[in-house]
Amino acid sequence: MTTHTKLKWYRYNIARRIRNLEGDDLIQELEDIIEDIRNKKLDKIGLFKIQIRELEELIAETKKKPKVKGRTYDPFDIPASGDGRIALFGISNVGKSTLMNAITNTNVKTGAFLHTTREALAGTCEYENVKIQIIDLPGFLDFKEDWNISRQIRRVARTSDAVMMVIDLSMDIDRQYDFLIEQLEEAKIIIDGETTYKLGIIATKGDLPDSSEKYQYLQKITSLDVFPTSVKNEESLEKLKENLFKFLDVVRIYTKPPQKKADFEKPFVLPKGYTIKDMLKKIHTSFIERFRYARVWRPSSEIQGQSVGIDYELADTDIVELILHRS
Ligand SMILES: Nc1nc2c(ncn2[C@@H]2O[C@H](COP(=O)(O)OP(=O)(O)OP(=O)(O)O)[C@@H](O)[C@H]2O)c(=O)[nH]1
Ligand SMILES: [Mg+2]
Repeated sequence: MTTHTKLKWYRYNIARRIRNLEGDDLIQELEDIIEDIRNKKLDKIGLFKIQIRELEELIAETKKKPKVKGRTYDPFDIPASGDGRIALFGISNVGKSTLMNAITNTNVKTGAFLHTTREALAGTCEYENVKIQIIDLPGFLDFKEDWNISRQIRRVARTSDAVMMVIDLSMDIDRQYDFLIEQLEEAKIIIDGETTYKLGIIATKGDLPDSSEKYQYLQKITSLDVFPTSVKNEESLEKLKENLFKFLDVVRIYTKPPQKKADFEKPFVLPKGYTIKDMLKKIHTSFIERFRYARVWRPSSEIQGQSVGIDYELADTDIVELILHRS
């Protein structure tokens, strides 16, 4: 990997790690990132020196910010829950809420009129023990400029791990696609044609006339993944859930107490590329100090009970046994 690619990968990961953090949690994470860069001896490289300086500035800024007490109610401020957040980003009436009802545990209002959804709503989509938080947003009204709600939609989208553009296959594709890309630029989710977000397209109403031609056209004009759906086709919804899970790019880790079987019901869900240390942090930070080593089993590979250190990178469906010092 060249230094540039490495830095790009790092920046992507940093953005992802700090996206929903604030206050002391943000400072702690930023300090950990700097320590990680130093441990990997990357801090000797010019580009990374600049990166460290930026992170230190962010720490200083965060320390200066007054702590927010007793916030006023904000219908667009949804607490994060589950293993990853995906926002549905589309113009009005394309079927976002109908889709949300079909793939999550919610039953939100839908309608054949414009602007049915007025605020951000959350639901959980479960796929193989991974809980994906889906945020249904109000739709944009693309004929109305500078609308306050558009700003709120963009704000919530920025707090997500992945943004799904929702495009109606029964309407004009170019008009929707161009408008949404503009909004993503406005939201700084796309900057200079690049993004640190996971970005994809859900194509809706695949049961309506001409939808397959429009789906093919959409695939031609974009390099993003397009997932076709129709709420009338159960199979397309199951496939969508599977694709959303893959899209989040997370790994499921099963922990195993010594001499016992692993718990396959409640995996730890971490972004791909995360290590044992990240997992320990998720359990409790004190576990990092108490860590001695771990044993890892990786089904379908030769890794069977191998002893590994704290920086070991985990893969999907790994089984991990932690060996800790007594507290
Ligand atoms: N034929 C067909 N109609 C659909 C499908 N999905 C949604 N619809 C219809 O499209 C219309 C709009 O659906 P909503 O889910 O309310 O759209 P929305 O994107 O949430 O709209 P806003 O909340 O205004 O942004 C409704 O009449 C739905 O019944 C689909 O897969 N096929
Ligand atoms: Mg809606």
